Amino acid sequence: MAVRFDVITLFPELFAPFQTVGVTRRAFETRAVDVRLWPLRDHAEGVYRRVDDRPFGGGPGMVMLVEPLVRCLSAIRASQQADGAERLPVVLFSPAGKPLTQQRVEALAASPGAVLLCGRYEGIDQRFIDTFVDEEISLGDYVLSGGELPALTLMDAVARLQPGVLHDAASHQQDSFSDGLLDCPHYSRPEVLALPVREGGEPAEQPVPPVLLSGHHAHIARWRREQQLAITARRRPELIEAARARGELSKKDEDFLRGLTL
Ligand code: 4GO
Repeated sequence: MAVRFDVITLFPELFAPFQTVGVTRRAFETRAVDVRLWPLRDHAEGVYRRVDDRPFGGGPGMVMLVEPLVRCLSAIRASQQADGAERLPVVLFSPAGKPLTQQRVEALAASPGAVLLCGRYEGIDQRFIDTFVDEEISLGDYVLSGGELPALTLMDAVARLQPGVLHDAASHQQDSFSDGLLDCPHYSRPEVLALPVREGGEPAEQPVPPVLLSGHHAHIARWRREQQLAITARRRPELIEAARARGELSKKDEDFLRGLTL
């Protein structure tokens, strides 16, 4: 089933190029991920087509006006109804939102979709948020000039989960986070490289980890699991704790972790 995203934005031109490149292109071209752009300016009134105004109470920057947003959302609802689609939930990208996770991405990829609201300026009049927004999502603890990059990020993460986008179904089961751990390192040709260990240093022979050339699939799988455990324990120990709490660490995993020097 297709996933539909109705995107409210002042900058629709930011979206087109992303839909024409890379492994996700097919997902967008076949409309497996069906992106509908709604330029907010089209719903503004008057000679100046205003979509923003000064904040009550003073302060820097501008606030997005409720009325163009209401008209735009009404047009989206009419379109969803005309297409026999569901009334999709409204998602706002904001540093005050809940952090986006692979789990939320997977749920959205298996859902009918969402209305993605991309803010600009200082933000959106709170009354629109209170009345219409179902969920606020954050990409992380930093501030962007608009919600367009978060919307593109979310749609990319959803698009790469569509059947046929990655080489095989196992491909994204090996990603970071799909099992709650960080990904293992990857190696390709040549088998041995003459590169300094750190840029600017003396060249040294850097072979691929020998187990990867052994052809022993069980040993390779175990080595990759241990690499995942080691990297995750060092960089994101809270993810190890969470995996343990879900009962996803075997006796072998625990033995390996106990022998690790962090
Ligand atoms: C989302 C939106 C950061 C995020 C944003 C984030 N900055 N961390 N900026 O996901 C309202 C106007 C918010 C610009 C928007």
